[in-house]
Amino acid sequence: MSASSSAPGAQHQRFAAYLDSLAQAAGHLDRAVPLESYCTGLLLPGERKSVEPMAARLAPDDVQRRHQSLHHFVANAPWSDEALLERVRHFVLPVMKRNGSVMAWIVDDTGFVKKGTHSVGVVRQYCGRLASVVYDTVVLCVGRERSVAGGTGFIGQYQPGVAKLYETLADCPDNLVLFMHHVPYTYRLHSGKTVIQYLYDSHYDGAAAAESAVRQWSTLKGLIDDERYRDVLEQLDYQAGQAIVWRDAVSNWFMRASKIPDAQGRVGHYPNRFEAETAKLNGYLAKPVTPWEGASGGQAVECPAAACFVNFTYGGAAGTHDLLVRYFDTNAGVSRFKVSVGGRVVAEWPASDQHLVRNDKVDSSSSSRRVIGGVAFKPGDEIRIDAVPDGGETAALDYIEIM
Ligand SMILES: [Ca+2]
Repeated sequence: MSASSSAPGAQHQRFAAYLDSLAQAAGHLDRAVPLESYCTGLLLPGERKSVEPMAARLAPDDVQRRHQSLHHFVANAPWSDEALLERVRHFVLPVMKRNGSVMAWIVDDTGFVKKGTHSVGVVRQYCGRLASVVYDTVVLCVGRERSVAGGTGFIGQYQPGVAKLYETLADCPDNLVLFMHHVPYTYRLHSGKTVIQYLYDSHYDGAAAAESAVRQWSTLKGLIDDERYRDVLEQLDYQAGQAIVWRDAVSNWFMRASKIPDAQGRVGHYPNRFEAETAKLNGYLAKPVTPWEGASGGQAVECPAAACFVNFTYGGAAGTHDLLVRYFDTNAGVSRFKVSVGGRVVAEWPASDQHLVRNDKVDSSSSSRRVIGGVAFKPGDEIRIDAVPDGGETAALDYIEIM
């Protein structure tokens, strides 16, 4: 855990103290030995970390018994997770926070290269730090290998019939593949789709379903009381808007991670979308959003002054369209927006969406949208958004979309 204590003696002492502390939290004294064996087995050299190969390394002369002891210990898990995690936190948090509070913590679980081709679909795999070594044959992967044969051994804890089903990719149900196995993004599911295409399609299908709920509810107008109609409509509309934010964030993140484009050409291509950061900015400043997938194009514009505006020029043919404005509604204030097209004001509103998660940051959680229905456009029309920030809220804008 610490690069400064590299002498083997010091390391052994720290490890022994760590195990003692865990053993106390594990309860019964008879759990101390298998706990120590299990933790030692995980840390010893050797590529396979399931219990059988670990038992062979720990007790080469008594593999069978050690295997049973380890398996019994892990399968029954006779400890309190809370108590053990509390001990782990006690050791780990001071090290994590040594250089200040933690904003993000990256866990690289791609450290073990799975060898062989025994599981269907397993080919030579990408593996974090090894990527540069085997660069010519890099296959980017996703999911966690939990098989007994070549993973963490987690699957071995299920009843034998169920474990057998999950152990091999050929039998593992599609909806559990990424939980049970580490597979290339190009791995083809039983559905016939590749993993990466499934990730894209399911997020587009989800956003479309959320949008269709808004349309279905709208057919009830006048058939139920207005207050109930409006309240549910607002909530469904919020869900539909957020589904698009998450669709875009997740699918763009996976496109960057997998380096594989969407076969349907949707991810990263939004032909009717115009980013605020590419508009003519008057007072507004373009700023990167963290994490980058929280805003379209990874950027928003924020107003550091008393008032700002942006201009876009409409370049399409004359016609009537809905105009969508994607902005950020934080809880740090109530900014005001006014939209004009060709000199006519078409909408004005305060950024005070009650449905948003309470958040004072410009990111996906504060992302909100306003759809202005039936706007008449002529070629060359100026689309202007005026904004007045309020309190700590910067009247941030992400993009507009002409639908
Ligand atoms: Ca943007």
